[in-house]
Amino acid sequence: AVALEDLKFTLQEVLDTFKSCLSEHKEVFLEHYVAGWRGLVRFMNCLGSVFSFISKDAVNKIQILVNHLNGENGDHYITVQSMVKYELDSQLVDLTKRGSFPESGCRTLLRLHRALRWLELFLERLRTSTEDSNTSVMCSEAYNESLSQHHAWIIRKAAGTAFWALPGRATFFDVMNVGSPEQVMAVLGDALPLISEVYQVTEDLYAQNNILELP
Ligand code: 1PZ
Repeated sequence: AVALEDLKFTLQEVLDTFKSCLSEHKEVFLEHYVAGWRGLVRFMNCLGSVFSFISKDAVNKIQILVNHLNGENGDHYITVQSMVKYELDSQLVDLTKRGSFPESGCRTLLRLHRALRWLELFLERLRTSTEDSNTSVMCSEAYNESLSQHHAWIIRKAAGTAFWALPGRATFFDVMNVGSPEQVMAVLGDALPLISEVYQVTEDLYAQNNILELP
């Protein structure tokens, strides 16, 4: 059966989810963060099956975080701040090399966090693009400036190949399902500062705790 939420999917809703991520004290609610990612994955799946190796990895990581949230220590996973404190205090994170905690919340979220930077750069390019702009070029530029630095050669190669299968700008806008190109631009203009803020709050937290390079 097709869930109702799939039928009324628009990128607007996904981006709105990121809006609800931040508490008034600038804490990041993990539940909403994960919901935002779920929406992005759904969007990516609409773009074609060449992206399934990417969405599979994202889905895996989302699931790890959901398991933490629903686990017996779920109370510690309400916000990214409380998760980091809990896992570090309880020594549940591999800090220098992979070991006993390959599924720590900290290292798992870090992977999605780095991908969020790619998204920010890509959407910014899309927002300032013109009709003849090439989505594959925008996507790979954004990737080369961010996520690629954290990927091994073989992954960079595979990602680079997938980017060439991206639909053109017009189709891309259609899949977003938010209306005319002008409306797409408006939605992106509203959403980008929110995504940037979620990114920056997380980045600062990870920097303060010296966990930006978790294996
Ligand atoms: C719309 C086109 C989508 C382009 C997405 C750009 C990102 C390309 C990323 C390629 C990742 C490929 C698969 C797996 C990589 C993993 O090795 C790494 C590191 O995790 P580890 O091995 O350390 O456990 N995973 C990641 O870097 C997370 C990647 C998540 C990508 C999500 C993209 C969502 C895009 C939303 C589209 C609107």
